Amino acid sequence: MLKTKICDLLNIKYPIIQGGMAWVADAQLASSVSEAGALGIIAAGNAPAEVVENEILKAKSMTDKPFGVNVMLLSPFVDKVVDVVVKHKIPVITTGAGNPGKYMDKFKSVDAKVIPVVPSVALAKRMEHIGADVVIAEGMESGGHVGELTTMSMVPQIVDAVTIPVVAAGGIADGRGFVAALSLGAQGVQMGTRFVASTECTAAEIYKEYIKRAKDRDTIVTGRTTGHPVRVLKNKFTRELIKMEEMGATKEEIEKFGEGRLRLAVKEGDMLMGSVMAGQIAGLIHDIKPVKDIMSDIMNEAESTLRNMCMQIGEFK
Ligand code: TUI
Repeated sequence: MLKTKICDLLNIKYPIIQGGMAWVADAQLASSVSEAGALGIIAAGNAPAEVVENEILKAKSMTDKPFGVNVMLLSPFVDKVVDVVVKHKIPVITTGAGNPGKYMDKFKSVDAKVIPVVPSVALAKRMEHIGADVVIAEGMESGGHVGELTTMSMVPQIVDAVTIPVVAAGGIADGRGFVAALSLGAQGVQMGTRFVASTECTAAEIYKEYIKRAKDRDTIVTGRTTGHPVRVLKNKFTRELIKMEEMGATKEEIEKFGEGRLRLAVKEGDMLMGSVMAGQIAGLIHDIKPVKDIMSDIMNEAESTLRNMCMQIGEFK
Protein backbone atom coordinates (compact mmCIF):
# COMPACT_ATOMS: atom_id res chain seq x y z
CA MET A 1 0.00 0.00 0.00
CA LEU A 2 1.48 3.31 -1.09
CA LYS A 3 0.50 5.59 1.77
CA THR A 4 2.02 9.02 2.35
CA LYS A 5 1.71 11.89 4.82
CA ILE A 6 -1.20 13.42 2.94
CA CYS A 7 -3.34 10.30 3.43
CA ASP A 8 -3.56 10.96 7.18
CA LEU A 9 -3.67 14.73 6.75
CA LEU A 10 -6.63 14.60 4.34
CA ASN A 11 -8.24 11.44 5.72
CA ILE A 12 -7.97 9.50 2.42
CA LYS A 13 -6.80 6.00 1.47
CA TYR A 14 -4.75 6.88 -1.64
CA PRO A 15 -2.57 10.02 -2.03
CA ILE A 16 -4.47 11.19 -5.09
CA ILE A 17 -6.45 14.43 -5.47
CA GLN A 18 -8.88 15.04 -8.31
CA GLY A 19 -8.30 18.26 -10.25
CA GLY A 20 -10.77 21.10 -9.72
CA MET A 21 -12.00 21.33 -13.30
CA ALA A 22 -14.61 24.02 -13.96
CA TRP A 23 -17.92 22.64 -15.38
CA VAL A 24 -16.56 19.06 -15.14
CA ALA A 25 -15.80 18.50 -11.46
CA ASP A 26 -19.34 18.27 -10.09
CA ALA A 27 -20.92 16.36 -7.20
CA GLN A 28 -21.07 13.13 -9.21
CA LEU A 29 -17.39 13.08 -10.16
CA ALA A 30 -16.20 14.30 -6.75
CA SER A 31 -18.28 11.76 -4.81
CA SER A 32 -17.16 8.91 -7.11
CA VAL A 33 -13.50 9.82 -6.60
CA SER A 34 -13.93 10.09 -2.83
CA GLU A 35 -15.81 6.76 -2.73
CA ALA A 36 -12.86 5.19 -4.58
CA GLY A 37 -10.48 6.28 -1.80
CA ALA A 38 -8.93 9.44 -3.27
CA LEU A 39 -9.98 13.05 -2.66
CA GLY A 40 -12.85 14.19 -4.86
CA ILE A 41 -13.11 17.91 -5.57
CA ILE A 42 -16.08 20.04 -6.59
CA ALA A 43 -14.91 22.88 -8.82
CA ALA A 44 -16.52 26.25 -8.20
CA GLY A 45 -15.11 27.63 -11.46
CA ASN A 46 -17.05 30.75 -12.40
CA ALA A 47 -20.31 29.42 -10.95
CA PRO A 48 -22.47 31.50 -8.58
CA ALA A 49 -22.30 30.50 -4.90
CA GLU A 50 -25.80 28.94 -4.92
CA VAL A 51 -24.78 26.54 -7.69
CA VAL A 52 -21.69 25.52 -5.71
CA GLU A 53 -23.77 25.08 -2.56
CA ASN A 54 -26.19 22.83 -4.43
CA GLU A 55 -23.30 20.60 -5.62
CA ILE A 56 -21.94 20.43 -2.06
CA LEU A 57 -25.34 19.26 -0.74
CA LYS A 58 -25.61 16.73 -3.57
CA ALA A 59 -22.14 15.33 -2.89
CA LYS A 60 -22.93 15.05 0.82
CA SER A 61 -25.93 12.90 -0.12
CA MET A 62 -23.76 10.71 -2.38
CA THR A 63 -20.80 9.96 -0.10
CA ASP A 64 -19.86 9.91 3.59
CA LYS A 65 -16.19 10.24 2.65
CA PRO A 66 -14.42 13.60 2.70
CA PHE A 67 -14.39 15.74 -0.42
CA GLY A 68 -13.01 19.20 -1.14
CA VAL A 69 -13.91 22.29 -3.14
CA ASN A 70 -11.67 24.11 -5.61
CA VAL A 71 -12.01 27.87 -5.39
CA MET A 72 -11.11 29.56 -8.68
CA LEU A 73 -9.74 32.91 -7.59
CA LEU A 74 -10.53 34.75 -10.84
CA SER A 75 -14.26 34.06 -10.41
CA PRO A 76 -16.50 37.11 -10.07
CA PHE A 77 -18.32 35.17 -7.32
CA VAL A 78 -15.23 34.18 -5.33
CA ASP A 79 -16.16 36.04 -2.09
CA LYS A 80 -19.59 34.37 -1.90
CA VAL A 81 -18.13 30.97 -2.85
CA VAL A 82 -15.66 31.26 0.02
CA ASP A 83 -18.55 31.99 2.42
CA VAL A 84 -20.38 28.87 1.20
CA VAL A 85 -17.40 26.52 1.65
CA VAL A 86 -16.84 27.95 5.12
CA LYS A 87 -20.55 27.61 6.00
CA HIS A 88 -20.44 23.92 5.03
CA LYS A 89 -17.12 23.35 6.80
CA ILE A 90 -15.55 21.78 3.70
CA PRO A 91 -12.46 20.02 5.10
CA VAL A 92 -10.12 20.62 2.13
CA ILE A 93 -9.93 23.68 -0.10
CA THR A 94 -7.78 23.75 -3.21
CA THR A 95 -7.35 27.10 -4.95
CA GLY A 96 -6.37 27.98 -8.50
CA ALA A 97 -5.45 30.91 -10.74
CA GLY A 98 -4.25 33.25 -8.00
CA ASN A 99 -3.19 33.92 -4.43
CA PRO A 100 -5.72 32.84 -1.76
CA GLY A 101 -4.04 34.96 0.96
CA LYS A 102 -7.02 37.17 1.73
CA TYR A 103 -9.27 34.16 2.46
CA MET A 104 -6.81 32.24 4.62
CA ASP A 105 -8.26 33.31 7.99
CA LYS A 106 -11.79 32.36 6.92
CA PHE A 107 -10.67 28.89 5.78
CA LYS A 108 -8.69 28.37 8.97
CA SER A 109 -11.65 29.45 11.13
CA VAL A 110 -13.31 26.11 10.24
CA ASP A 111 -10.04 24.14 10.36
CA ALA A 112 -10.02 23.54 6.61
CA LYS A 113 -6.81 22.26 5.05
CA VAL A 114 -5.79 24.82 2.43
CA ILE A 115 -4.01 23.57 -0.67
CA PRO A 116 -3.14 26.26 -3.20
CA VAL A 117 -2.14 25.26 -6.72
CA VAL A 118 1.12 27.02 -7.57
CA PRO A 119 3.09 27.42 -10.81
CA SER A 120 6.46 28.47 -9.26
CA VAL A 121 8.86 28.13 -6.33
CA ALA A 122 8.29 31.76 -5.26
CA LEU A 123 4.54 31.28 -4.94
CA ALA A 124 4.98 27.94 -3.14
CA LYS A 125 7.18 29.67 -0.53
CA ARG A 126 4.68 32.50 -0.15
CA MET A 127 1.86 29.99 0.35
CA GLU A 128 3.81 28.12 3.03
CA HIS A 129 4.50 31.44 4.76
CA ILE A 130 0.79 32.36 4.94
CA GLY A 131 -0.20 28.97 6.37
CA ALA A 132 -0.97 26.62 3.46
CA ASP A 133 -1.05 22.99 4.62
CA VAL A 134 0.09 21.48 1.31
CA VAL A 135 0.89 22.95 -2.12
CA ILE A 136 0.05 21.46 -5.49
CA ALA A 137 2.91 22.08 -7.94
CA GLU A 138 1.11 22.12 -11.28
CA GLY A 139 3.25 21.91 -14.41
CA MET A 140 2.42 23.36 -17.81
CA GLU A 141 1.54 19.89 -19.10
CA SER A 142 -1.82 20.35 -17.37
CA GLY A 143 -5.07 21.22 -19.03
CA GLY A 144 -6.71 24.59 -18.42
CA HIS A 145 -4.95 27.62 -16.95
CA VAL A 146 -1.21 26.92 -16.86
CA GLY A 147 2.09 28.42 -15.74
CA GLU A 148 5.41 28.15 -17.59
CA LEU A 149 7.34 25.42 -15.79
CA THR A 150 7.13 21.68 -16.36
CA THR A 151 6.20 19.23 -13.62
CA MET A 152 9.55 17.43 -13.90
CA SER A 153 11.62 20.55 -13.25
CA MET A 154 9.30 22.36 -10.83
CA VAL A 155 8.33 19.61 -8.37
CA PRO A 156 11.81 18.87 -6.96
CA GLN A 157 12.60 22.59 -6.77
CA ILE A 158 9.45 23.22 -4.72
CA VAL A 159 10.10 20.11 -2.59
CA ASP A 160 13.51 21.58 -1.71
CA ALA A 161 12.12 25.07 -1.06
CA VAL A 162 9.29 24.31 1.40
CA THR A 163 8.74 22.07 4.42
CA ILE A 164 5.02 21.38 3.85
CA PRO A 165 4.00 18.38 1.69
CA VAL A 166 3.99 18.88 -2.08
CA VAL A 167 1.54 17.27 -4.49
CA ALA A 168 2.58 16.98 -8.15
CA ALA A 169 0.20 17.78 -11.00
CA GLY A 170 0.45 17.99 -14.77
CA GLY A 171 1.23 15.06 -17.04
CA ILE A 172 0.20 12.30 -14.62
CA ALA A 173 -2.41 9.70 -15.55
CA ASP A 174 -1.04 6.27 -14.65
CA GLY A 175 1.01 4.33 -12.10
CA ARG A 176 4.32 5.22 -13.73
CA GLY A 177 3.59 8.94 -13.49
CA PHE A 178 2.46 8.48 -9.90
CA VAL A 179 5.73 6.72 -8.95
CA ALA A 180 7.74 9.33 -10.87
CA ALA A 181 6.08 12.09 -8.85
CA LEU A 182 6.93 10.31 -5.59
CA SER A 183 10.53 9.94 -6.83
CA LEU A 184 10.68 13.73 -7.25
CA GLY A 185 9.74 14.08 -3.57
CA ALA A 186 6.00 14.65 -3.96
CA GLN A 187 3.67 13.19 -1.32
CA GLY A 188 0.89 12.63 -3.82
CA VAL A 189 -0.53 13.58 -7.18
CA GLN A 190 -3.42 15.58 -8.58
CA MET A 191 -4.98 14.29 -11.79
CA GLY A 192 -7.55 16.01 -13.97
CA THR A 193 -7.65 14.73 -17.54
CA ARG A 194 -7.59 11.07 -16.39
CA PHE A 195 -10.78 11.61 -14.38
CA VAL A 196 -12.54 13.40 -17.26
CA ALA A 197 -12.26 10.13 -19.19
CA SER A 198 -14.28 8.26 -16.57
CA THR A 199 -17.72 6.69 -16.76
CA GLU A 200 -19.03 8.88 -13.93
CA CYS A 201 -17.84 12.18 -15.41
CA THR A 202 -20.89 14.13 -16.60
CA ALA A 203 -19.07 15.99 -19.40
CA ALA A 204 -20.49 15.37 -22.89
CA GLU A 205 -19.56 11.85 -24.09
CA ILE A 206 -17.90 13.35 -27.16
CA TYR A 207 -15.56 15.39 -24.89
CA LYS A 208 -14.41 12.16 -23.25
CA GLU A 209 -14.09 10.49 -26.69
CA TYR A 210 -11.84 13.34 -27.86
CA ILE A 211 -9.55 12.84 -24.86
CA LYS A 212 -9.47 9.10 -25.56
CA ARG A 213 -8.58 9.74 -29.22
CA ALA A 214 -6.06 12.55 -28.56
CA LYS A 215 -2.41 12.05 -29.47
CA ASP A 216 0.70 13.51 -27.85
CA ARG A 217 0.77 16.77 -29.86
CA ASP A 218 -2.94 17.49 -29.93
CA THR A 219 -2.99 20.18 -27.23
CA ILE A 220 -1.94 23.82 -27.52
CA VAL A 221 -1.68 26.79 -25.16
CA THR A 222 -3.83 29.75 -26.19
CA GLY A 223 -4.41 33.12 -24.55
CA ARG A 224 -0.79 33.92 -23.70
CA THR A 225 -1.37 37.53 -24.81
CA THR A 226 -4.18 37.91 -22.25
CA GLY A 227 -2.00 36.85 -19.33
CA HIS A 228 -4.23 33.79 -18.81
CA PRO A 229 -2.71 31.00 -20.89
CA VAL A 230 -4.97 27.97 -21.21
CA ARG A 231 -4.11 24.48 -22.53
CA VAL A 232 -6.80 22.94 -24.73
CA LEU A 233 -7.20 20.38 -27.50
CA LYS A 234 -6.53 21.99 -30.90
CA ASN A 235 -9.68 22.70 -32.93
CA LYS A 236 -11.33 25.37 -35.10
CA PHE A 237 -11.79 27.61 -32.05
CA THR A 238 -8.06 27.52 -31.15
CA ARG A 239 -7.05 28.16 -34.78
CA GLU A 240 -9.29 31.24 -34.89
CA LEU A 241 -8.11 32.40 -31.46
CA ILE A 242 -4.44 32.08 -32.43
CA LYS A 243 -5.10 33.98 -35.66
CA MET A 244 -6.67 36.77 -33.59
CA GLU A 245 -3.65 36.82 -31.27
CA GLU A 246 -1.26 36.95 -34.25
CA MET A 247 -3.26 39.84 -35.78
CA GLY A 248 -2.76 41.78 -32.55
CA ALA A 249 -6.31 41.59 -31.18
CA THR A 250 -6.75 43.28 -27.80
CA LYS A 251 -7.02 41.37 -24.52
CA GLU A 252 -10.69 42.38 -24.33
CA GLU A 253 -11.43 41.09 -27.85
CA ILE A 254 -9.74 37.78 -27.11
CA GLU A 255 -11.49 37.38 -23.77
CA LYS A 256 -14.85 38.19 -25.39
CA PHE A 257 -14.21 35.57 -28.09
CA GLY A 258 -13.39 32.99 -25.40
CA GLU A 259 -16.44 33.64 -23.24
CA GLY A 260 -18.70 30.64 -22.65
CA ARG A 261 -16.46 28.31 -24.68
CA LEU A 262 -15.70 25.84 -21.88
CA ARG A 263 -19.41 25.38 -21.12
CA LEU A 264 -20.01 24.94 -24.85
CA ALA A 265 -17.52 22.06 -25.00
CA VAL A 266 -18.38 20.36 -21.69
CA LYS A 267 -22.16 20.76 -21.68
CA GLU A 268 -23.08 21.06 -25.39
CA GLY A 269 -20.33 18.78 -26.68
CA ASP A 270 -19.24 21.36 -29.27
CA MET A 271 -15.80 20.05 -30.17
CA LEU A 272 -15.33 22.52 -33.04
CA MET A 273 -15.93 25.87 -31.38
CA GLY A 274 -15.74 24.95 -27.68
CA SER A 275 -12.71 25.22 -25.37
CA VAL A 276 -11.78 21.54 -24.90
CA MET A 277 -9.44 21.82 -21.91
CA ALA A 278 -7.15 18.79 -21.55
CA GLY A 279 -3.60 18.06 -20.45
CA GLN A 280 -0.76 16.76 -22.62
CA ILE A 281 -1.21 13.35 -20.99
CA ALA A 282 -4.47 12.94 -22.96
CA GLY A 283 -2.28 11.09 -25.49
CA LEU A 284 -1.73 8.35 -22.90
CA ILE A 285 -5.41 7.85 -22.14
CA HIS A 286 -7.01 5.20 -24.35
CA ASP A 287 -10.12 4.25 -22.40
CA ILE A 288 -13.11 5.62 -20.51
CA LYS A 289 -13.63 3.56 -17.39
CA PRO A 290 -15.18 3.70 -13.90
CA VAL A 291 -13.31 5.84 -11.37
CA LYS A 292 -12.71 2.85 -9.10
CA ASP A 293 -10.97 1.03 -11.99
CA ILE A 294 -8.86 4.11 -12.73
CA MET A 295 -7.77 4.09 -9.09
CA SER A 296 -7.07 0.37 -8.79
CA ASP A 297 -5.20 0.29 -12.13
CA ILE A 298 -2.97 3.17 -11.02
CA MET A 299 -2.18 1.65 -7.63
CA ASN A 300 -1.48 -1.80 -9.16
CA GLU A 301 0.71 -0.27 -11.86
CA ALA A 302 2.55 1.81 -9.26
CA GLU A 303 3.41 -1.34 -7.31
CA SER A 304 4.57 -3.24 -10.40
CA THR A 305 6.60 -0.22 -11.54
CA LEU A 306 8.37 -0.13 -8.18
CA ARG A 307 8.94 -3.90 -8.28
CA ASN A 308 10.43 -3.67 -11.79
CA MET A 309 12.68 -0.81 -10.71
CA CYS A 310 13.95 -2.82 -7.74
CA MET A 311 14.59 -5.83 -10.01
CA GLN A 312 16.52 -3.65 -12.44
CA ILE A 313 18.63 -2.28 -9.60
CA GLY A 314 19.21 -5.88 -8.46
CA GLU A 315 20.56 -6.75 -11.89
CA PHE A 316 23.13 -3.97 -11.62
CA LYS A 317 24.41 -5.12 -8.20
O1 TUI B 1 -6.54 27.14 -12.10
C1 TUI B 1 -6.08 26.22 -12.74
N1 TUI B 1 -6.63 25.78 -13.89
C2 TUI B 1 -7.72 26.34 -14.48
S1 TUI B 1 -8.65 27.61 -13.88
C3 TUI B 1 -9.59 27.59 -15.23
S2 TUI B 1 -10.89 28.71 -15.46
C4 TUI B 1 -10.09 29.90 -16.35
N2 TUI B 1 -10.45 30.03 -17.61
C5 TUI B 1 -9.87 30.97 -18.37
C6 TUI B 1 -8.89 31.80 -17.86
C7 TUI B 1 -8.47 31.63 -16.60
C8 TUI B 1 -9.07 30.66 -15.80
C9 TUI B 1 -9.20 26.62 -16.07
N3 TUI B 1 -8.16 25.94 -15.63
N4 TUI B 1 -4.99 25.57 -12.33
C10 TUI B 1 -4.29 26.01 -11.17
C11 TUI B 1 -3.30 27.04 -11.52
N5 TUI B 1 -3.13 28.08 -10.80
N6 TUI B 1 -2.49 27.04 -12.58
C12 TUI B 1 -1.74 28.18 -12.47
C13 TUI B 1 -2.17 28.83 -11.34
C14 TUI B 1 -1.73 30.04 -10.75
C15 TUI B 1 -1.32 31.12 -11.52
C16 TUI B 1 -0.94 32.30 -10.90
C17 TUI B 1 -1.75 30.17 -9.36
C18 TUI B 1 -1.36 31.32 -8.77
C19 TUI B 1 -0.95 32.38 -9.54
O2 TUI B 1 -0.59 33.47 -8.83
C20 TUI B 1 -0.37 34.69 -9.43
C21 TUI B 1 -0.21 35.63 -8.28
O3 TUI B 1 0.91 35.78 -7.80
O4 TUI B 1 -1.25 36.12 -7.82
